[in-house]
Amino acid sequence: MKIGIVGLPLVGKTTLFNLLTGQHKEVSIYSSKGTKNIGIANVYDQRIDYLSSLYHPKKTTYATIEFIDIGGISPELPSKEKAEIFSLIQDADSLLLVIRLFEDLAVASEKDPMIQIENLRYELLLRDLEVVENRLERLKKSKQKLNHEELIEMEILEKCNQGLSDDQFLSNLEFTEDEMKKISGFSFYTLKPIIVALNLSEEQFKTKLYLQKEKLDQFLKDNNMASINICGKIEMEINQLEPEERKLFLEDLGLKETGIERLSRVCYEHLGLISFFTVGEDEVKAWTIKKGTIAKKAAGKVHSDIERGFIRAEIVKYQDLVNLGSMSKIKENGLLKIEGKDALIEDGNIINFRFNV
Ligand SMILES: Nc1nc2c(ncn2[C@@H]2O[C@H](COP(=O)(O)OP(=O)(O)OP(=O)(O)O)[C@@H](O)[C@H]2O)c(=O)[nH]1
Ligand SMILES: [Mg+2]
Repeated sequence: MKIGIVGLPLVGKTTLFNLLTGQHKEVSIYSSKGTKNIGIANVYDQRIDYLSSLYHPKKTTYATIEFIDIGGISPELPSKEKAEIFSLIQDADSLLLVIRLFEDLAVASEKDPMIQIENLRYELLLRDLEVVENRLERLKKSKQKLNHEELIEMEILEKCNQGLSDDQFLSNLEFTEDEMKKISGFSFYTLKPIIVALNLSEEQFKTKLYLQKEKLDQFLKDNNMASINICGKIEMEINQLEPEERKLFLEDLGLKETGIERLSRVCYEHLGLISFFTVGEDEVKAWTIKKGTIAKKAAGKVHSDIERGFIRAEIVKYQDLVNLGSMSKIKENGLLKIEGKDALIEDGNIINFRFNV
């Protein structure tokens, strides 16, 4: 899964990127237009730690999230430059909008969070509108007669055009499954799930008081955006400490979990994702799938051969394993279930795929 970090200049995007990925990219009060930082973060999951303690595998693999940090989107930038910056996160599965609420910044930058978020919303709409208009224009100008596929595409794009012109995110429009397939190739920004990171000062973080709080909450709700409070600068500094110290400082902020732990939880929830596990002496590993995925498709995550040659899935519930403490007890108690290709996979399933190629 890839997440693009977007925001106005100097809101703490790179700080947040560092916090999430453990990298040390430069943060400064000079806006950095040309940025493209890429980093991978482990999605910490204590269930994996438990499984690992049970199997002592050679390798333990958490799920991962890839983050892409880009330059600030300033409303004053020429449209072409903005399009270039946005293109760096075109293939992101989801967007993380960073909104600045901390105030002690040495340079002038937009303070009002509502203006920041409205600006970003507008930019996202504009990007998609440009893509739709360009494609429509090309179809309309085409010298050859449009084929059936193209006529259908045009119809869907007209619908997108209408929606976007009416100030609607494409995620607010209703599309059939077929229509969705047809437009997925455009990687529209306003179709991507959005999570908003409110970057607060220590004081704001502790008191939960800041400018425009009610309006922001309402906006996020109305626009189906998830949100997470962060205290970027301090959390980044804490992250660079030794684990023992880290815990103390986090507690002082009233936190039990690090930024990436909180963010990945919000992500999984908002994007409808769950984890299943594969276990063994070689490797204990977490896999990420969409809620509602069937066994055969889940097998395909592990390897396309396993999907193709799928015979059955042997499934154990994580909690059952914790309760009983070993796979042999699980079997004695009849808690290992043999399932066919259409079985729905649930969060925390431990799966052994049987296949034949
Ligand atoms: N006080 C405070 N300062 C912060 C916080 N987060 C970032 N900063 C400061 O704000 C400035 C900009 O931070 P960056 O992380 O570089 O912001 P950015 O959004 O990546 O900036 P551009 O990429 O240039 O648009 C730096 O001086 C940071 O130290 C925060 O939570 N509190
Ligand atoms: Mg930056």
